[in-house]
This record gives sequence, C-alpha cells and structure tokens, in this order.
Amino acid sequence: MTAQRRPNFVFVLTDDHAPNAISAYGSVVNSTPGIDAIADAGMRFDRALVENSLCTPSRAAILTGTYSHSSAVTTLSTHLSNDHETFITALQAAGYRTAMFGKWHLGHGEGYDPAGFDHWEVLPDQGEYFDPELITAEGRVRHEGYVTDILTERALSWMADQGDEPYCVLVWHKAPHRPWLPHPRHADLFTDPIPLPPTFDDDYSGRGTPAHHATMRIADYLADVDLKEQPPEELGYEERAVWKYQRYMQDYLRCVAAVDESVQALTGFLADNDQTDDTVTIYASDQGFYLGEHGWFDKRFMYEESLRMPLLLSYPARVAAGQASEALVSNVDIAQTILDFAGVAAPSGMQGANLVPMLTGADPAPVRDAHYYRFYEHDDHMHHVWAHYGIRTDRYKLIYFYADGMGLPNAGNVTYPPEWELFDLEKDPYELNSVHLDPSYAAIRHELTVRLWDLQLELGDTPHPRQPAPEGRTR
Ligand SMILES: [Ca+2]
Repeated sequence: MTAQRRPNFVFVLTDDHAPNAISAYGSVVNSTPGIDAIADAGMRFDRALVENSLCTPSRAAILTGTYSHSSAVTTLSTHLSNDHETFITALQAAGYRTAMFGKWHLGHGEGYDPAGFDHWEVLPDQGEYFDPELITAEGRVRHEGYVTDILTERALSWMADQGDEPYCVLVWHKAPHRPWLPHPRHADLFTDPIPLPPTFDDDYSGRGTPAHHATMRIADYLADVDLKEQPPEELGYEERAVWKYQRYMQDYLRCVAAVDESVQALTGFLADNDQTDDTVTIYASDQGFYLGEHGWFDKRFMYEESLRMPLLLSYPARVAAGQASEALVSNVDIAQTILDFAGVAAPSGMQGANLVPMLTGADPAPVRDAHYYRFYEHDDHMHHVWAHYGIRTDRYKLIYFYADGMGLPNAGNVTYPPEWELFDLEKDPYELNSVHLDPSYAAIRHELTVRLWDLQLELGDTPHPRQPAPEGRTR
C-alpha cells in the first residue's frame, strides 16, 4: 500500500453522536451502514476521548490540536480567534483546497469567521434543522429543506468542482443535536420499543454530590420542545420516564439515520470518482452523549458515555482495512494526524499525538499512558454539572470536581466544596461506585493523583488553587 498522491480529506463531524448509536460500535438500537463502512475499510478507535465534552471547546481542540487551556476556548461562549493555527490553515498554506460546510459554533464576525478555508458556509451558532440559514463570506443565504441534506449537497457540489487538486472538506453536521428534529422521511423508524440501558435507573448512590446535583435526568428535565408531545396522563413516574426515553431516542436515532445517508452519499461520490483509495475519510462526533445511561441525556461529565467520541478513519492507500484499536487517543490528536498524512509539518504549538504510525502499522505503540480532561462550564443554569478535571488511564479514572466557575464566561460562579471520585473501570465499567475513599485503593489513588498533577503541568495547565499538591510534589 503506497500513496500515489497527496490524499484528499473528507471529514464528517457530527454533534453529540454517541458511539452507542453506531452499529460499528455495537449499537443494539440502530444500524449505520455508511459509518460502519469507514470502519470496515480502515480503523475504529474504541477509546477515542475528548479533552472537554462540550461542542465549542471540542471543535477548537480538533482544529487547533490543543487543549482548552491552550486555545482559550473553554466554554460555549469562548470563541476561536483567527490568530490560532489549525490543521486547516496549515493545509491551505501547503496548497490544499479547503472548504467547510455546517456547524461551526466557534464565533462569527471579524477575527472569528472560519479561517483558512477557500470556501465556507456555516450555520449561525447551533443553526436550524429546517430551512437553515448559512453564513458565507458574502453574506447569509437561506436554503429550503433539511439541514443534513443541504450540507451534504453543498459539500458534494464543491467536491465535484475540485478536479485533480488535493482538497480537504469538513462536513460538520448539526445533527443529532438537541432538539432532535428528524426529516419526515424517517418518521416511521424506531417505533418498536427501544431497550433501556442497564444504568437507566441509576440513583447515583455510589458517587459524590455532582451526579446528584446535575439536571440531566430524562425523567425530570427533558423539555416539551424535546419531546414534542405530552406523555399520556395515566402514566406513573417510572412509566413516564420510559415513555420520555422512547420519545427522545426515536427522534435522536431518526436524525442519525439522515447522517448515515449523508456519509453514504459522500463516500459514494469518492467511489464514483475513483477517489476512495487516495482519500482520508474520517467520521467523528464532537463528543459522546448519554442515551439514557445513568438516566441522563446530554454530556459534560468525564464519565465514559460523554468522554468517548466515535472516531473512524479509512485511507486505503496506507491504512489496512478492518482494524480496531483500544489505545487511548484524543480529539487533540486529529489535527497532527491529518497533517502527517498530508506531508505537512504540524505547527509547533500543537499538543496532540500523531496517530499515523499506529494507523499504518509502522509503530503500534500506545501514544499516551493517560488522557487529560477538563470541563470548565461550572453549574450552568440548564445542566448544573460542576467544573472538574481528571485523568483516564487504561484501567482507572480519577476525577477532581474543583467546583468553581473561575469567572469564566457562561460558567456559573456558585462555588461548592471540592470532591474526588476514583473508578476501577475493570471492576466497575459503568462507573457506579467511586473507590476514592476505599483504603485498598490508597496506593493507586496516590499514583494517579501524582500522574494527574504532572500531566497537567506537562500540558501547560494549572492545578486549581483548591487542590492540595500531592505528597512528593510542590506548587
Ligand atoms: Ca456537541
């Protein structure tokens, strides 16, 4: 397998698409043949983790290859300044044709419009599912139809104009983001009962205050705009919870069905134009999502369902088909990986790992022993998740809820006492029982606390002032 030319990049990113709703990841509720085909033709990353489980910061991490503290894009209202180098600006400088279609959510206007793109058409903030307006360099244009279809058609039209020059196109869908409005052609899908996840009735008894404090429980906090109809009045509390879950999942999965059709259309174009072998095709989402696990919807927490993102990549010229990896990889790795495939040097400030040696089999060694996570948007008025940071290793997860908004935009400033959680993922894969106070984990707890401290400093972040330095370390 030898590359004949510089590859194209077709990068589909969706919004809040959990691996559990992709059949390549073992979904028991839906089928995604278009997305699965990317895994069949290349690599499926089973432990791709985000460094901040929120739309805007994750997008910044993907583009810049840096953590939130470096990009300064920490919350939904901190935007990506054009001063930052991204894999797009680097590709464009190296002669690539570049385009962006879809959800940007990184700011608009002078200094914040998408930079490094020859062509861009982006949704204002979250955008609309139907008849969406797209912002372009020339102004705003409203398109009639369904957003997932429109973005696909706009991208295909641009791809068809590129001829033989290498290009990079980002198709960053709005779907399947809340409030989950599907196309009417999918209205009849998923009418059979959808199985409940095993932790649907979680009462958070094995965890600290933050899980109890969050307002993401499907039973209590899904709004009328999410449900679109009222549950039958005769239902009791638990039956209503199941009814709401069903209603939520139906629309969520119907939105995913249109996304999968988009992926099929894009990969179909590549096949029809003999571009498949020389194209790096990527499918990912900006983070995972709770599909009823722990009784929740939404994301934010460092728990597995929102920490994990789907990440699938094919490049037949250089990456063998049918691979799966359990290596700890991150959304900050995507930028350097793309640039290495393009033969373009990564800007020096990028902080991720280059996954190309792992993908090509040149060096299958793990790229990191621990993944660093930090969520800043403390106790916002809709979800009430506390700010926290932590590390995930192959077996363990240590989380420090420092519980302070630090005056950041869009982050609440009510301060609570800090709390720790520690999970043994081998014994407790669903993270139901924190063992932070269990004496038999004292040595592990110390080792992880030191590793977190060191990793945070290695990456240029600062431990929260409330956290005492671990034994053997000083501030
Ligand atoms: Ca998102």
